[in-house]
This record gives sequence, C-alpha cells and structure tokens, in this order.
Amino acid sequence: MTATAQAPTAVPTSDVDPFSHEVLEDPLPMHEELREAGPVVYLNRYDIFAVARYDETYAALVDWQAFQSAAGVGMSNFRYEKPWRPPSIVLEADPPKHDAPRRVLQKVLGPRALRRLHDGWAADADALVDEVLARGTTLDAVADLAATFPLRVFPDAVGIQKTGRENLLPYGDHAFNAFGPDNDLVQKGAPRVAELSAWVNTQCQRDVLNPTGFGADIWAASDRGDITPEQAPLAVRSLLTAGVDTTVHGISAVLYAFATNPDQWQRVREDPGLARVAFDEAVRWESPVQTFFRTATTDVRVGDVVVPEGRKILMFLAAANRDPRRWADPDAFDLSRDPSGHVGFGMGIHQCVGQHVARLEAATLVTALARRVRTIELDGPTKRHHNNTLRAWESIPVRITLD
Ligand code: OVM
Repeated sequence: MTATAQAPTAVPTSDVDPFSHEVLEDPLPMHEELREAGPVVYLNRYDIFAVARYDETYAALVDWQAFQSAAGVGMSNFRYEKPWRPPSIVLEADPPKHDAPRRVLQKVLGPRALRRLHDGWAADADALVDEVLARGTTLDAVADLAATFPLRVFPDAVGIQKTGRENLLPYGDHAFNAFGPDNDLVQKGAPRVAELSAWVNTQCQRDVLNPTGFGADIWAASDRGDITPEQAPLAVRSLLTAGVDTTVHGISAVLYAFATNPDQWQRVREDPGLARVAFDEAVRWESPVQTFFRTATTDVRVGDVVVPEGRKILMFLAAANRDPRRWADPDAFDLSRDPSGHVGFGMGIHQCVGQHVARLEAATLVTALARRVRTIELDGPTKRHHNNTLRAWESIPVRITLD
C-alpha cells in the first residue's frame, strides 16, 4: 500500500506521575524520558496527553484555535468540574473574550509604563543588597533576596494595601498547585483558600487600590470602556495571582545559577548589561513555570498522533526549554547563548503579560548585587519547594565575598 498521508500511529505511553514528590524534587530525568518517548506521550496515570519536545510544545502554545484555554489550563476540565475560583479572564479565556483584558494588561505592564519604575526599583535593590550584606556575608538567597525584593516593589506597584501582604505567596502557591491533580499539595492549601481569596479579592476593589499603580490603571481602562467594570477586579486579581511566586522563584533560579556557575557571575560583573539575558537564560534553564495544560477543541494531530476533541494535553515548558533538538548543550547555564525563543514565558497570545515586570525586578536586583559582590557560592544544602506547577526553592544558603 502506498500511503499519501501518514496514518495515525499508536501513541507511546508512560506511567510516570509528573506531580509526585519524587519527580518534583528532580524532574529532569522524567523530562528526558518523555522527550525521547515521542512527539506526544499518553500519561496512563491521569488519562492525558503530553508534549515535552520544543517543536510540539511551541506548536501547541501558538495554536489557540485547536488548543483552547477556556476549559482550564490545569488538569481539571471546566466542562465537568467547577473551578476553585471564578476563572481568570485572560489566562482561562480564548479569543474574542480574552483579547480586551489582554490588551489592557499589556499596556499597563508594558515597557513604556515600566520606564517610570526603573530608577526607584534600582534604588530599592541597592538598599536591599546593602541591608542584607550589612548583616553578614552568609545569607539565604531565597529568604533574604528572592522572596524579599519582589514583595518590596511589586505590591506597591500594583497599589494594594500594606496589611496582609504575607497572603500573596500562599495564595499564588495554591493557585499554581491547583493546576495539577487534586493531590496532597492542593489539599495542603485548601483550608486557607476562603480566607486568602477574600483578602485578594478585597485588594482588587477600586477604593482599596492606591490611585497611582497598575491596579488604578486597570480601573481607569474600565472607565474608558476598554474592559467592563466587572472585568477590572479580575484583571487586578491576575496580577496578584501570577506576579509574585513566579518572580520569587525566577529570581531564586538566576541566583542559584550564578552560585553554581562562578564563571557566568564574573561575566555579569564585568558587564552588568548582561543581567537581563542572564534572567532569560535562567528562565530557560530552570523554567519557574514548568507546565500548563490545554484542551483540544477538535481531533488534532500532533506528530503522528491524534489528540481527540475534548482531551487535555500537558505542555512541558521545562522539557522544551532543554530539548537538545533545539538547544546546544541545553543543561548549561550560559550567558553567551541567545535564550530568546525559550517557552518559559509561554508563546503566542497567552505569553506572559508580566514578563517585562519580571525582567525589571530581576535585572535591578542582579545589577545591585553585581556592584558589590565579587563571588557567590553555595554554603550548605539547598532545599526545594514542591509545587504542582512551579519549580521552586525553599532555601539556597550562599556565602558571598565583597569587593
Ligand atoms: C491569572 C493567572 C495568569 C497566569 C498565571 C496564573 C496562577 C494565573 O490570570 O490569574 O497562575
């Protein structure tokens, strides 16, 4: 028989649980297993499809018509299961509904809007570094820097109230856990969901927000009719959900990368202009957001497999970001590579709308460190923080030498 089109073939399967503690501790072996199994893999444990290679992950990310977000970008399908909170109006929406709030956030968080924040954040970063180094030269890169700096600058930039800010990280941690299966990590967060959600939702109200800030800018967009007044608080909620844990763990990643790659630290010291590319390389290398799901809107062919309509597909951003088919020496943290094209911020219409904010936070902190720190090295056992979606650190003890 001479086939003109390739017939769909049997899909490779895997019994792996990507959300088990063993895998969350070190997902890299699983990423390789799934990449090498084929362009698409069926995960028996959850009855879902998965992509772990760069090309297929990229293709799924940009094809919003075949791979919808409105049925949820976690494992749960909103067609059958009630979401833990009202869905996000950007993340968990498709065109056309997605587009107006997306445009508003893109403007509010865009490079032009951020220019007026740069000098203040650079000064805040210098002040934090001075403060931390005044306490000594052994510190925890997570607790003292990565978890501190975003919380000093971002909530003020949004314009929320001062009290209760300690709720931001636990709320985000739960939101990112909730994209995974209903496992122990989700159960751990469940008792505080009502309390944390109530606090976050209060911060999204117009009368609570500082008159200058991203939150007020979003409400102003609703005055102009760019979004509805019902959408405004949900757009603010997106910032508070997606903008804290991600940057904390992204900054942890770049600090860990430097602590374990002293030659790369010397490069950024010599040329602090490399701080931004260093952050993007760290986002590629570590992929703080490891995974997102989509739902097939139709029978869709991926590689030589048909993913049936209505089924979930799990995109391993982290595995794509280290796919040797795409990246030379993918496991190396290397400032001389061009990391652009990594899918750590996603790709296509849902690509991280806060990425410029994240880069500004990371670059100002790395630049402040580069001014004073000659060397940075690990100083004791590191500890991971497990989350169903995030690749995170609990602790990175480091020892620093100064100029
Ligand atoms: C949202 C949102 C966007 C991106 C990531 C995310 C929890 C949430 O719009 O709420 O993770």
